[in-house]
Amino acid sequence: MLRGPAGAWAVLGPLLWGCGLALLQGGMLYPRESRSRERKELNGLWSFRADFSDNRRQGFEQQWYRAPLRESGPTLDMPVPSSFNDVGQDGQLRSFVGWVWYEREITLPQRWTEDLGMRVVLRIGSAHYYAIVWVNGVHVAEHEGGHLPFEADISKLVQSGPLSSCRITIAINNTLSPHTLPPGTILYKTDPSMYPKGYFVQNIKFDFFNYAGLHRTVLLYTTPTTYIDDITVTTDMDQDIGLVNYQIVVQGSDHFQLDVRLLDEEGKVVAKGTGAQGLLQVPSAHLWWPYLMHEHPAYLYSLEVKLTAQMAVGPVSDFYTLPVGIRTVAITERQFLINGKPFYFQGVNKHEDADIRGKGFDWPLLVKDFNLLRWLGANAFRTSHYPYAEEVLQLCDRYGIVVIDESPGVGIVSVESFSNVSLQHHLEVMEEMIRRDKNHPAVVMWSLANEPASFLKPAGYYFKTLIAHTKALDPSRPVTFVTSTSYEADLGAPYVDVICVNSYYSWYHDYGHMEVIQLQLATQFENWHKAYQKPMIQSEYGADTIAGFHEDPPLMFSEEYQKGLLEQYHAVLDQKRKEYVVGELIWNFADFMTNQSPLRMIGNRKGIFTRQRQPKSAAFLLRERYWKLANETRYHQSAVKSQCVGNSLFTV
Ligand code: GCB
Repeated sequence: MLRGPAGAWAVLGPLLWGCGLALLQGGMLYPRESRSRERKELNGLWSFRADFSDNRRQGFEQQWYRAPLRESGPTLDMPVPSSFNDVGQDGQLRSFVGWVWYEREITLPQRWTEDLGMRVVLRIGSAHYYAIVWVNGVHVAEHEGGHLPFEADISKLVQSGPLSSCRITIAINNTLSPHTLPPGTILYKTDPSMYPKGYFVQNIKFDFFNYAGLHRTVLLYTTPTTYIDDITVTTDMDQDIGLVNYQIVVQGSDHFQLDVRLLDEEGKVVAKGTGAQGLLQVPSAHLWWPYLMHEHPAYLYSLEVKLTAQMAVGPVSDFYTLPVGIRTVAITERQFLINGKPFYFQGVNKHEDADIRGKGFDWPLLVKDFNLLRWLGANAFRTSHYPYAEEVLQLCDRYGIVVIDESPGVGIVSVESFSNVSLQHHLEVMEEMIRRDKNHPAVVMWSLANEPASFLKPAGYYFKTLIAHTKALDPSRPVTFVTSTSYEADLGAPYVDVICVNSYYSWYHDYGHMEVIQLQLATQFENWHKAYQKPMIQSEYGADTIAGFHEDPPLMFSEEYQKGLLEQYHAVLDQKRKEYVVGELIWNFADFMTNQSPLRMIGNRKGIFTRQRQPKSAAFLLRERYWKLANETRYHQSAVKSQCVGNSLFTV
C-alpha cells in the first residue's frame, strides 16, 4: 500500500505482507464451530467479589482462587458480559478501583476431559484491565490490556484425572498507570483535615467512564491437538481477477496436508489451493464494496481450510472457515481509494457504552446500532477509543460499514506515557490488535492513538517507531493517529498516511459564536494540507446537546445549537471534500457515560442519538446529508436506489 497508485501496491502488497506475517507469533482466530471444533459459552451469572481491603490484596494473601469464592466471604451475582459498575445499588462498587474476583463452576462434556486428541482452550474476549486466570486453583493465564482477547490451553488440566466440574477464577484489576493503555494515575490525598487515611482516586485523561469487568464473551472451545492456529488473508485485483493470498500456520505437528477452497455466496467453489501458503485466483470476482457504493455491497466469500495430519492415533482433521472480502485500499495525496474508487468516510465515532451493562457486549444493542447506522446512511465509523468486540467487526464486514480500527492509545499526554516502557506496551498492543483484526475487509486503516500530546519532544520518536512497526506488521493498510495538536507543533504527523484532526470550534472556545466556525475550519484544513499534502479526515466535531432542550435563536446545549454547529462544519466540508478532505466523523453516535465533572451532565451529551438510541434533531440532519452525499456520486446511484427500496427509508 501506501502512497501512489493502486497498481504499485498490487505488485508489492503480497510480498510485503509475507514479511509482516513473520513478526506475529501465534494466532487469535475467532472461535468458530466446525466439524472439528466445538464451543461452550460461559456467559450468564458468575460469582463476584470486590476486594475492598486497604491494600486491595487480601484476595492474594488469602488465595481466594484455591477454594470456591463463597468460602472467602460474601459474593454477589454478576452478569457476564457486563461491566460490574452499574448493575448494583452500591456507589462504592460503581467507582471501585482495584482487584475484583469473578468465579464460575462449569461442567465439561465427558469427551472433552477424556479424549487426549482434543485441545480445550479457555478464551476471554475482554477483561478490563489486567487479568489473572486460574482453573481449579492452578494459574493458567495473565493478560494486560482491557480490549483484546487472550487464551489459555487448559487441556492438560482438565484431562489430568476424572473431573465432574471445573472452577474458573478470574481476578481483574482496573488500576491504570502512566504506562497502561489507556494511561491513568493513582492520586493519594493525604491532607488529614480533608480525607480519611489511605484515601485515593484514579485520575484519567480520557473522556469516558473507566468501566471494568468481563466485557465480552468468556468461552471454551476445542480443536484437535494438531490444529489450524492462524490464517492471514490479503486480497488484490488484476483486471477482473480477484487475488486471494493466504498463509496458514499449523501447530501440533510438522507433517500435515492443507486443502483450501474458496466458496462464493451461493456455496460454489471458485478456487482451490493446497499447502500453507498460496494465491487463489477468482475470475470475474465480486468485490467487497462499502455500503451505498454498490448495488451488492459487502460481498463475502468463504475460505474453507482443511488440515489433515497423520498422528500416532490415526488421521486427524481440523476445519476452519474464514469470511473473505476481496478489496483493495490505497491512498493518493488527495484521495482514499477502495477498489480504485474514491471513498468518502461519511460516518460516526462510537463508544461501547450503554445503560446498566456499561461496556458489556449486548446483541440487541449492537443490532440496533447497525440499524441506526444504515438508517443514517453512514458508511463508516472509528472504534474510538479502543478495539471493539470482534462481533462488531463481523457485522461491519457483512453490512459494508468501513472501520478505522483504533488502539486504546487515548489520554497519552504525559512525558512518562511516551517512555520506552509505554512504547513497548503500545507495540505489543498493536501486535495483538492486528493479529485479531487483520482479516476483516471492513478494517481499512489503523489508528494508533487519540489526541496524544504529540507536541511533546518524545512524541516524534514514539510515533515514528510505532508507525514503522505497525506498517511492518501490516503493510496492506494505511496508518494514522488522531490529533488535536496544531499542524506546526505535531511531531507525529510526518509519519501518518492520512491526517485525522479533531476540532471543536465554537464549543470549547468562542462559546456560542457559530459565525467563526467556517473561517476557523477552513484555516485548519488549509494549514494542514499545505504542510503535508496528505488526505484529511475531520475525525471529530460536535456539541453537547440535551435531548428535548430547544432554544431559538440557538443556545449551547439545545438541539438547535447542535444542528447549527454541524451545518457550519458541513458548509466547509462541502468545499474541501472536492479537494483533499476524505471524510467526516461526527462526535458522537450516541451519548455516553464519563467521569463526573461540572463539564458533564451525566455523561457526554454530544450524541446525535441519546444513550437509549433515540434521535435528536441532528440525527435527521445528518441522515439527510449522508443520503444526499451517497446520491451525488454517480456510481452510487443504483446502490442508493436499491438500498432505499429495500429499506423503504428514502425516496430518491
Ligand atoms: C475529544 C475526545 C473525545 C471527547 C470529546 C469531547 O476531543 O477525543 O474523547 O469525548 O473530545 O466531547 O470533549
